[in-house]
Amino acid sequence: MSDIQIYSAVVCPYAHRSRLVLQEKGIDFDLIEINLQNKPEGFIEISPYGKVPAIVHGEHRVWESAVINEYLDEVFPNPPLLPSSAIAKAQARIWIDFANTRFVPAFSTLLRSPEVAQQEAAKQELYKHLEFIEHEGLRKLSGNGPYWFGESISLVDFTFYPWFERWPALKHYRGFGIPEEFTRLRQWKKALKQRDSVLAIANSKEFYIERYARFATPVAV
Ligand SMILES: N[C@@H](CCC(=O)N[C@@H](CS)C(=O)NCC(=O)O)C(=O)O
Repeated sequence: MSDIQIYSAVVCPYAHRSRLVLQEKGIDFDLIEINLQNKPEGFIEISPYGKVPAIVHGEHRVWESAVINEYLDEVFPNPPLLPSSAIAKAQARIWIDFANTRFVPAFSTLLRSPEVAQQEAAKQELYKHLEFIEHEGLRKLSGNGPYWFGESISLVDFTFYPWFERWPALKHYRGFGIPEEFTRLRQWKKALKQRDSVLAIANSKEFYIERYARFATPVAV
């Protein structure tokens, strides 16, 4: 048995975040795939919110992807995935919070909402968030480097990337691709996509289109 057990679901972008961190750091782990439609008995003992991801490390349990990722970064410090200065760390946490509280909800509403009016509002919201990432994030923080904070990959990159790997589903079901004008964002996505840790656990666009059909297609009653 490995040091770390991660309870995950292949379709889950939050679990994807933590799996990317494990891959990047070369941590040995056991992957336990949870069927979220039929959770195994006792899962709640591991993950009190009943969600993935959750990890077990020896006698400890940690849940919530953003917390898991910081935990892994502290316990397995190489390579470090948070910048070292206090201000850059604060900026990283601001972007992780932005992902959780603004970007992801807009993405989910656009994908899941059966109402055209709601979809249109979510598209506008998501566009605004992409614009903010392009100008306030990548153009200000990454300099000439490929990643959020320049030359070194960080938790911020891994926090956002899973939604960008799933973007083809958004394009397929809602006709919303990543707009051409966000050139820095498109370069960032391309750089992440080529990273070994990302490639090691990547899924195809067809996979997401198929797996997200039940969220994106209204069910007839
Ligand atoms: N805030 C949590 C969100 C995790 C989450 O929503 N996971 C979903 C799958 S993507 C889940 O486990 N859902 C099962 C449920 O809510 O019953 C995190 O960042 O880890």
